[in-house]
Amino acid sequence: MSFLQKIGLGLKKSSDKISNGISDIFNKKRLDANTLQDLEDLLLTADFGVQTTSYIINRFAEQKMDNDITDKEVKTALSQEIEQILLPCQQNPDFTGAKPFVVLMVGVNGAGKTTTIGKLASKLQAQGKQVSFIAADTFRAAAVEQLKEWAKRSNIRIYSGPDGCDSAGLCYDGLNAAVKADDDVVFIDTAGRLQNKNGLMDELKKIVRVIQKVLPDAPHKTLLTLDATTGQNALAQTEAFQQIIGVNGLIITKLDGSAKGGVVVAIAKEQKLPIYYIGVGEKIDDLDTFNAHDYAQKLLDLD
Ligand SMILES: Nc1nc2c(ncn2[C@@H]2O[C@H](COP(=O)(O)OP(=O)(O)O)[C@@H](O)[C@H]2O)c(=O)[nH]1
Ligand SMILES: [Mg+2]
Repeated sequence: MSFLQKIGLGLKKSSDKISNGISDIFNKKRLDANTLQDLEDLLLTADFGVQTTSYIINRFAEQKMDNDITDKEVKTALSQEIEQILLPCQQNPDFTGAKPFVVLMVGVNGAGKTTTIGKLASKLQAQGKQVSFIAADTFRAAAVEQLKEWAKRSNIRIYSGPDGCDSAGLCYDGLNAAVKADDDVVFIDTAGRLQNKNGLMDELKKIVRVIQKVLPDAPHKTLLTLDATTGQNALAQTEAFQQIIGVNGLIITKLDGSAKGGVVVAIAKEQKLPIYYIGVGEKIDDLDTFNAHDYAQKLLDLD
């Protein structure tokens, strides 16, 4: 199956909801204040968020579209609006320009950080890059084990310490090891206890301070992983991590898990951060770069 087909399958719950919803609304009905209101409600339930939904609805209202518009035409027009919103977020993820290129992976527990690191590392490896991991989520033994599994699967070197060890110290040693080994890319997996915001902030800041002792311009990218099934909460998480540490780009996972594919549009409109990758499943190849056109088409179930 191509990744495009996977996106389609992953987004099926979302696209069924939106596409069937539009067909119901515009079935033999005209584009008027009532149907626009129904469309607004539909977008809200699909997690487009208040701000992005009203932007889209206003654009529809402004365009004075043909009253006898068909559902197919509404879908096409909507997908074009969505594509325009998403386009600035479609940016090529580049892991070059520093060696080792240090990627700090942040996000709340369960967002998909460790899984995404595993998937991404195998992609970079396939491009001929030498990758290593630093298991800096030291609070849960299971978290380290999980990263070890991914490392084993792709034959990637992993730097880890005993349970509960100091994550910053581990990063210092791990990064020195990566420099020595001449690695191309190093992924640092972190803990994501957002419920203790000050604790998390201190820990991440300490990690950054310490890795800058090894490489003054690191981390070269701080990537935030967001779980799409959390819907509008993903927006709040982005704001929180922007405050805590600063974020260069996003990875949105679990788009296969819920009917909340609209949240990507809300994130794009409100956060203006690159969306480097999307995840549509748990397997190693269920991650790919973000394409605005493809995403908009699949979200509306168009080809
Ligand atoms: N369906 C689905 N599950 C995913 C995806 N990405 C991660 N997961 C699952 O989400 C759970 C939490 O992922 P994990 O990488 O441990 O999150 P972390 O706590 O942020 O490191 C695991 O069971 C993963 O297999 C995805 O794109 N789709
Ligand atoms: Mg993890």
